[in-house]
Amino acid sequence: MSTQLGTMEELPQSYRDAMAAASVGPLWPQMRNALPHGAPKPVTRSHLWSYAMLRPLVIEAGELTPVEKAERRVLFLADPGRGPGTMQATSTIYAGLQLLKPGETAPAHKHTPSAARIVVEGEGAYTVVDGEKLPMVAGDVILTPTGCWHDHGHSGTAPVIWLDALDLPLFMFLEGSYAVESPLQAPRNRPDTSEVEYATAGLAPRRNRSKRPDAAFPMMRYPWARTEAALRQMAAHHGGEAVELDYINPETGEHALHVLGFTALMLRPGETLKPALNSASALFHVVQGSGVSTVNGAVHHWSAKDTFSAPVFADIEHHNPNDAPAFLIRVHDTPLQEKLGYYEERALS
Ligand code: 1HN
Repeated sequence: MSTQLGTMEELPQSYRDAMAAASVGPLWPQMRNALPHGAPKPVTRSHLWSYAMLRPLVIEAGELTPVEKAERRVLFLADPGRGPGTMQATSTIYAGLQLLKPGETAPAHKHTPSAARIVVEGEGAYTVVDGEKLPMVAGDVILTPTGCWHDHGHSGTAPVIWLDALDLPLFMFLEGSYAVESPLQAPRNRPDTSEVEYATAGLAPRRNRSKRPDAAFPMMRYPWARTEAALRQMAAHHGGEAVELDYINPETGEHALHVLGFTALMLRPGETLKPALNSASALFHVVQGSGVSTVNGAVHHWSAKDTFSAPVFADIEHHNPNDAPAFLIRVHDTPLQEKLGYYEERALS
């Protein structure tokens, strides 16, 4: 089956010139690039972004560039497999560390890509999403779905840093990425829906079941304290199985966003976890604890606030050598792949 396919060099120069002039090209020299045998050949290279290395650069950005000149003051994570300047951490995941200093605001806009923020450091910042004021507390996951207005503010006393994750690479690929600007929003005078309507898992406001709520995204904030408590509770009663929770839409049970998905993962003291090979690319952000993960042979020693990537079908092993649990948030593109009828898991050999 592995017939040697013809190459470009085998074709006469005059023919190659004629093809170029006609804006066409021969498929066969590129056939194996388009369709590698048996499994994809990822471009993404697994990488660990150490917070100790990034934090001083993020803080320095706050001295070099006023927020007014940045709109969003962010250092993005550039996949080494694609090179410097690449606004991609994996094939589908954009991620960046954003800094907001006390008293600063970032103006309101809405755009086609969806975002989620994982709060890394500091307190007193908030984001306003479609009029709902969402406090940013370390470890919280906060959604900014496609088309929702959002601006950020900070009434605390020390810098706040968070990790943005967006489906931007897909929207750039679609030639579909754009934004609309507006003045800062007037926040509604009420806590967000995670504190009011959806304070307990399994309970949602009573309504006529034939009527879905108007909002496609009913809950924008997933407070970390509850996530951690749920993981610890599950670990206490869950035998030897992986302790991992999906962030879901509390009304529908669907993934929290259309393209990117999020899970919270607890590694028990001493635990080694070897997830099934799967077609999703991923970014792991460490909320608490330390450990070591091997991704396609690359060994990443991580601690709190670090972030590391895994390409599609990566061979991954996580290990927590300590006597305290470790907590990670995994960003992945399974929701997109499921919509494409493509998501695939392979049994470990
Ligand atoms: C964006 O809107 C934010 O609102 C952060 O904080 C990062 C990266 C690319 C495109 C839009 C934000 C972004 C972004």
